Amino acid sequence: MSSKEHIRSLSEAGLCSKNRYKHAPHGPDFIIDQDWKSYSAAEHDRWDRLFARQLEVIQGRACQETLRAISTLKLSEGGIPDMAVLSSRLREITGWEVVPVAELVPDDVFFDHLANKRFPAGAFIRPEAELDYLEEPDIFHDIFGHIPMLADQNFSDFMQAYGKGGQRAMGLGQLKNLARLYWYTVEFGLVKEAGEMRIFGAGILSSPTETIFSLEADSPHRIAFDLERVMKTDYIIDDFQKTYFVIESFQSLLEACYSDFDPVYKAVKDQADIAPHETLPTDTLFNAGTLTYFHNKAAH
Ligand code: HBI
Ligand code: FE
Repeated sequence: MSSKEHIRSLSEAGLCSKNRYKHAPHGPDFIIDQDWKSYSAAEHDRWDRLFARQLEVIQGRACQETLRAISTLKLSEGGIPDMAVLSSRLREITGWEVVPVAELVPDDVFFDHLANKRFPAGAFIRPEAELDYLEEPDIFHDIFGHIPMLADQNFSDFMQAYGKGGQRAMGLGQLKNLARLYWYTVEFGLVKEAGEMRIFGAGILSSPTETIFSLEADSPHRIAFDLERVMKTDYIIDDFQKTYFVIESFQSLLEACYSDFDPVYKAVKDQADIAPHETLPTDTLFNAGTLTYFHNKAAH
């Protein structure tokens, strides 16, 4: 048998593909069986190493809501969490649950889950070779990054409102603007806490290097959150952010998004997009970045 045929037979047996859940059966809601017993000791050990390292890095950098929920939800009990067990704890607090999916699900399915207080989390764990960075969300990004904040009432209400808003945005062709709101808050948001800046974005919380970069590097801009400004601002998906937006509180984020999005959609509809490296005279800047990190990368 040729090596290609050998690899194909292995991947058909789900032995060597990076994501062994890729072909798991699912219904229209894309929920699969997490099959928690199928995780190997090596996979549990990888989760423990990712968890221990990131828990250390986020001390003094993640917002209180995240740090508190990591212990309330008993995420430190070791091994890859069983989502059914995690959901029973989360449901007690804010009524949310986490459901296993194989990979990114279609936007309309994603919004429907959020609108019904379900967070779809990838069931696969990243391979050893991608320990520090991977493109698609694995179980560590989704559970360590996203789930703790769903134990906060204001933030989880925002996520449900986002899901409902997403369903409407699709109808209005405004998905791009709404995806930016998600990106610059849920994935890469910073929040003011007792006069300091802290992290709540999942994309940062699940990355050891970006956890430090987002708060301490001189390169990125840090700009006060403004709904219209965020909805107009483009973003990059394969590197650190050039701009981080800072919310005053989760209550203020929720209030900004409870107002009907329609007038904001109208306001942004005909206006030009803003590039991620730009700042505007109307911005409330916590700091204008040097963008050195990005210039150096471009130079090589
Ligand atoms: N699916 N499983 C999953 N997780 C996500 O974060 C996700 C998704 N589908 C669509 C999506 N995110 C983005 O389009 C959001 O910006 C809406
Ligand atoms: Fe995410």
